[in-house]
Amino acid sequence: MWIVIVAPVTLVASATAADEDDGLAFQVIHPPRSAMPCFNPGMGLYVAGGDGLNHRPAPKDAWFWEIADIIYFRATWNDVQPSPGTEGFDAYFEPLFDAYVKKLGKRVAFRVMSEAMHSPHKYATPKWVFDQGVPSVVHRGLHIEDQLDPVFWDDRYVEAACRFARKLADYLDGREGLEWVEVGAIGEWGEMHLARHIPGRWTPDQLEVQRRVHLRGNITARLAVHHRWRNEGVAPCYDSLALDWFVLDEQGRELGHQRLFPATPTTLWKPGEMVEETVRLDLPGDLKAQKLILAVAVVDPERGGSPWQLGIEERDREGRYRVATIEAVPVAPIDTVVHHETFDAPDGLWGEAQGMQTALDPHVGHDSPPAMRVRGRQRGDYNLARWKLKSPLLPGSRYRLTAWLRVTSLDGTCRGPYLKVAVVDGKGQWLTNYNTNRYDLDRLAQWQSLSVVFETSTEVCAGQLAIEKGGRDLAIETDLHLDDIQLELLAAS
Ligand SMILES: [Ca+2]
Repeated sequence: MWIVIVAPVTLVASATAADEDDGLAFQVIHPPRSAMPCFNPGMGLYVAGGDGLNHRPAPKDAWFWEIADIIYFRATWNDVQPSPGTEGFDAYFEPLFDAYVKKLGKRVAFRVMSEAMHSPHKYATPKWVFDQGVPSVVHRGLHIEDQLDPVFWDDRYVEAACRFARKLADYLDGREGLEWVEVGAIGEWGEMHLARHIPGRWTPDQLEVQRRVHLRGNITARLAVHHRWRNEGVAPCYDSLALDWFVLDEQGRELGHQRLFPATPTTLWKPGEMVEETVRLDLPGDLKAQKLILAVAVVDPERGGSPWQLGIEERDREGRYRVATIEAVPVAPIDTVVHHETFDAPDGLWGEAQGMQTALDPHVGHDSPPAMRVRGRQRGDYNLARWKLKSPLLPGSRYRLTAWLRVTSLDGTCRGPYLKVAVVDGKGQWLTNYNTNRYDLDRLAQWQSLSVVFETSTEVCAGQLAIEKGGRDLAIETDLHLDDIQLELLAAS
């Protein structure tokens, strides 16, 4: 049986820059599909390998290697462990690993049987197991008159089988090229089978990619990618995988990399369902390259190994799929300090909520006086004071707000105030808030740093700062100081 697996369905990279030319410029890309099988861990067709010790390895150019890369063997317990030690393990397994994994680069899988009517031998379970006291019954074999099989439900058999399974696990666990080992110790056929090797396939339908990355020289450049994936197979993915996103130059050199653990883990990428994710890649702002290539690889970070195969074309030698081309455009440097206020020569005082007063306090300051004092009684508003930012905010960019707050008194709540950045779109519509940590009321009358790092969405155009009290209907009375506020641009689209 074979196994194909998964492919990214739709990759959407968004142009988050406020480009003077064309605003948010997207390109829509449909990665070309591949009809080739995907040989991935945990799934695929397998080829039956025959009985191990007498097996003749298939040639390198056998036709079936085009559709399957797993070879599967059924051994009897007696083949693998003819005496109580583990000396027999090497004799059975080494030639198979050598022929298929080392020489051909394929995968191998096994089931060890305790009863096998096809066996030409009297013992499928080794004779020494019965000699140690495990009870037996006599069955007819297809090729032999009498075959001695264990009483599977007897505790002595279960203990002996468990000891064998533990030794086998110690021997095989983690071996390069081992695909699976089936449970086969109960009954003729194991009576328990793995059901995971069912084809699944991930395919990207579409990729919308930013046409341009803006290189401002003095600040990290951003590329935001919205990507959609679809499992076009018939089974879920049984492994939790990561998506490695790369930006390469034309020579394939890596300029940027971001590993994404999907918010919806791949174990929940069910057949027929679409999964949407976003990733943001940081690039040096002074890149010399003019043409950038976006590539993605699906990897198992815990187990390592080659990246998974996807149902699309353009896989490179490192297992990355090249899915889009992006133009890198140098533009003018940008001021990274969006807002800076020490209240030495303030632009103005913050707007007051009803019941509150703001004033310069010449005697108090964080780094140095003055600071802004905010005091009064408030109910019916979310905040105590607010400041509309005079500089615009860039979409798809990363910012950090820091400010220092000193609360002298606060009545009406046991939770400290905090700062927020409220962001709006080009029409002034509110989009969302980014909140700092709260002031710690156990350390009243001390200057405390409040901060938040946030990523703006593709619609963000402007913003407002505010001191929040934590609820509109909360009735509070307070006296506090605010000083040394800074809003910095850390990475720009
Ligand atoms: Ca100050």
